[in-house]
Amino acid sequence: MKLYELATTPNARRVNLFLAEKGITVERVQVDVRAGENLTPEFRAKSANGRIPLLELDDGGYLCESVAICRYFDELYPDELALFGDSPLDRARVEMWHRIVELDGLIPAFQAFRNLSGVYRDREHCVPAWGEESRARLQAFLPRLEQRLGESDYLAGARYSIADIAAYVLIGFLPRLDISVAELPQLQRWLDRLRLRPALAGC
Ligand SMILES: N[C@@H](CCC(=O)N[C@@H](CS)C(=O)NCC(=O)O)C(=O)O
Repeated sequence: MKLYELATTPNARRVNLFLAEKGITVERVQVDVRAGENLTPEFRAKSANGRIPLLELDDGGYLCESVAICRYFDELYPDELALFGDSPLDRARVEMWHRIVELDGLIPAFQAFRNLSGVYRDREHCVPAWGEESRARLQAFLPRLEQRLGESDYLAGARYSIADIAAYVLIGFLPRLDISVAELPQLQRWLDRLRLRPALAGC
């Protein structure tokens, strides 16, 4: 298998942190999406959403969408980490928190960044007012994360999961939007806990 990515981008980080946690290595090909290398007809023929990360399978097929890629590796290589959960209720809680972080955190963050910075203005119409609104929605979401992390060691409960990986990627992206979480003590304690994980060292 081969993973097409740009390691510094947040959705590539989601997959990379997940694979690091599981100890899986895979051949990687860097695709400079900022320079439009994902806009070519060749790349678009491989990637259903036209973006990275994109996994090339050994049978010549392709999978895009970071969470689909993580789920595929998790089912190929099941382990005791059970990053998607380990019982019906646990899996549902992981899914619930993962979707909350994605829909209320990551998507507004990406919309804010794309529309305010204009980084992809060569391929989409940027609307600064939508960027501002998205940034405000993201800021309104952070206290909910703070509250949850005051109730629970990890987002979905007592164990680390893919929901924490998504939230960690979100927090790492906030400086690009000039948003600080220094004043959120529960979130800082959770970050300290996460930084002890060997898979996150230096990430
Ligand atoms: N929902 C997708 C989003 C993928 C995505 O937006 N990837 C960005 C890099 S983080 C990209 O390829 N951007 C290039 C573009 O929008 O043209 C996922 O989770 O994989």
